[in-house]
Amino acid sequence: MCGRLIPDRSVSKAHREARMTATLDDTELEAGFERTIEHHDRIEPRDWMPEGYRKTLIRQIAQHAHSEIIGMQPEGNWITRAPSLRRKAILLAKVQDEAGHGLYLYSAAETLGVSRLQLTEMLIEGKQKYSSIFNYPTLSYADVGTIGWLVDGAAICNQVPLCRTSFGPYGRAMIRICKEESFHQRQGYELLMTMMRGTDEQRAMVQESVDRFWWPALMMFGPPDDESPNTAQSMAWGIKRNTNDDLRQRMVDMTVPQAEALGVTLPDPTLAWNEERGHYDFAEPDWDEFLQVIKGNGPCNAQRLAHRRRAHEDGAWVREAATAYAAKREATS
Ligand code: FAQ
Repeated sequence: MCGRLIPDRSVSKAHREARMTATLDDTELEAGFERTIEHHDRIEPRDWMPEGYRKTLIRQIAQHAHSEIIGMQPEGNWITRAPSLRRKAILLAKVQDEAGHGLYLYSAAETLGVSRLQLTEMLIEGKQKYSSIFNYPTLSYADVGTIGWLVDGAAICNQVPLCRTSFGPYGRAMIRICKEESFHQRQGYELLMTMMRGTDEQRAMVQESVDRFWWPALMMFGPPDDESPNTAQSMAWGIKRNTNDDLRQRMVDMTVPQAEALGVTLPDPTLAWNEERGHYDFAEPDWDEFLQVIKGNGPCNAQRLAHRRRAHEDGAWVREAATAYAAKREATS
């Protein structure tokens, strides 16, 4: 069974013994943990942490890592059909960056006592999630630009605050990831801007693509706060620094002026600046659609998972060869 987590070997022996011997020690350890959180300091892998904190981090970091890896598929679909050598080189580099992000995040999760292989198996068995956005198809090359602009844009809004998350390895991974995501967003915007300066047909392609991706991009931030079971505890632990609705608002406020500069319309007739709130008002995404997508019933869920499962199976010989090589080296050293 692959869902079982491997034993926690990251905590020192003395720490483990202390945890086993007396309840008083547990109370002290917990108080130390709470103090660290209160002071906005980092929790590191060898520090004591409540089991719920560890589990929540594994869930969130794994889901994030899986999103980066599955997220390679919709854009990877266009690598062989890029319209020029320049666009192909840019797209290849971007998709490769996403693979790197996945690896940083799996490494951060491994410091919590779970292996990348276990997490991958949980993903392909449907026991862990990945972002809803990657269950939508990419139907034209404009989608490469829209993903960069809106999907990486949403990722940046969500992930910049995560650079200050309370778990050290996750926060440090996010710093590097955010730097790269900013380039991704700019390349998407630049691609769309180039198309908007092109023919009527190209402008129509951009508009059609933005119409399809706007609502799914807003869903990336998760359910509304009053329907988000994890937000309150994750905020109290400093894992999340903002609520889902706060980040969604930030995304809308950031994107509306960019859409105006680009010359596209966002598909929400209720979008309007609210002087009193100092924010844009906008409509609710279709939360029934969101629930269907995260339950596995989105347009591409089956295809994305089947592709990931196939890649994992095709890579079995590489993992076996690497394991055999490592064992041989150990035996001869
Ligand atoms: N999709 O209680 P909450 C990227 C689930 S990376 C699927 O609010 P939480 C880069 C949630 O897991 C994009 N499931 O949950 C890129 C929970 O179910 P569970 C990924 C979702 O964790 C760009 C349930 O709903 N980014 O795009 C989604 O407090 C271009 C209740 O929700 C991250 O993962 C969703 N959208 O808040 C790559 C960032 N939303 O697990 C390639 C880190 C919610 O209990 C190309 N993650 N759910 O069964 C987070 O910040 C949080 O996990 C949230 C959700 C905000 C996503």
